[in-house]
Amino acid sequence: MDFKRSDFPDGFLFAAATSSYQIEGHSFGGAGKTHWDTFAQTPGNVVRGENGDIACDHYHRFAEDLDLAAGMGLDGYRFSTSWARVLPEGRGTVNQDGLDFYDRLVDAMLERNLKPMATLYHWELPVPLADLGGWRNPDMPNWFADFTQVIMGRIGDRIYSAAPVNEPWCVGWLSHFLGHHAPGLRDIRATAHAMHHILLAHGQAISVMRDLGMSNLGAVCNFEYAQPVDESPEAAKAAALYDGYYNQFFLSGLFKSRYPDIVMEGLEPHMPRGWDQDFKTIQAPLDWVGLNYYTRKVIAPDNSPWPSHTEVDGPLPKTQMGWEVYPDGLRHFLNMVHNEYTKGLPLLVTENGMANEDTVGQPDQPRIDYLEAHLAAAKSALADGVPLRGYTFWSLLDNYEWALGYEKRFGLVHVDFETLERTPKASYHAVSAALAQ
Ligand code: GCO
Repeated sequence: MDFKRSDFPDGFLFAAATSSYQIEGHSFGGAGKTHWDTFAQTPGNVVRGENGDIACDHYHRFAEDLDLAAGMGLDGYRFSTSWARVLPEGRGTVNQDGLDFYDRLVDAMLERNLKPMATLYHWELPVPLADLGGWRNPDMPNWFADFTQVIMGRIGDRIYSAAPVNEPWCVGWLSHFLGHHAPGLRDIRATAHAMHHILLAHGQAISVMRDLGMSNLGAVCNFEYAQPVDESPEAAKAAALYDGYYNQFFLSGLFKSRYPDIVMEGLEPHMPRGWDQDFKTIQAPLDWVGLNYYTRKVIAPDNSPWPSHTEVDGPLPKTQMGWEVYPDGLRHFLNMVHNEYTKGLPLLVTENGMANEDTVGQPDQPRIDYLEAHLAAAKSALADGVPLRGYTFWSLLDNYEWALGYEKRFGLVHVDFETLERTPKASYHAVSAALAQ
């Protein structure tokens, strides 16, 4: 690696991220069913119908996994708490084993000098709440606030930083408009409701955590650079709209008390009643914003209904996901978020990494190159004056890549999903060496 820890400012935080359903093994410890379990049971949704029943069995092997994180020389560990593990019905009766698990997990991080960086919701919606309409239901923000109270009432005293929701775009658009993630809807009205309710849930959860005395609270959004397919005004407009609902919508709600006009041209007729009265709650003050960044998309106009555009194949080298490698996008978004929205608030890269067809013993050079290029982009953003305070690798372990099952390997550590054996990859060793310098 041609990056070293000492290239970054003192106190710059290096972390790795995971999420609960992707690694824990949801069949263990009395967790309730999530909408990912039922989504995976429905033919055509998930490659080979795979689910998170076992995943990496982190539920039983977390000590080994945190040893690996600490062994890499990381300062923090970004993890998420499963709503369905803590409240199997989504509301009401608490699963004590679930709370105890997160309690042990946080203590195990502290014992290893890893700062616990919590995400409350990384998509494990309890099935009983899905039955009530999931994120379409206007009561969801209240139920989410109740979950926040229960989980953070137990572990909040030891949490270094917390964000309520991972990637509201995925909860809203990917899951309700494109139908690629649970609940797999393709409905504009469901999308508008989910996109708004998820922000309202975020705001209410922030207030609950402040009332508990917690600090260092933020929001984590994902970003994809929208590249117009050609120089026509139609392509520019198509890319601007993609950028609008993907990269601007949630930040605009969080920081500007409005949603972008270009997006409301399509969504406004479908918004939940009274939506424009909710920004006071949504705008609960934040201490930082996290950016998850992987790729860009090439966007072309087409004749389908709004948003009337499509993704086309791009010319850049691609990862195992088929995603183009485009590090300039990371620098672009760090600058954009700072200049347009957060204006001085600390920023973190909360996810960045790539999937590669890794096998044990074969060096994952493409990942080393990818990480090097994106860390260089992060350094450029620092030089541009962006108050970037940390960088997080996605992911510590190979894991359940949602609708793509276990085939796409994002880990710095290889996991054999037959034996569950962990083997650090060449990128793990390269990062360890870089962080020691
Ligand atoms: C994300 C997700 C991860 C994915 C990763 C790669 O936050 O997008 O946190 O769950 O595994 O992004 O697709």
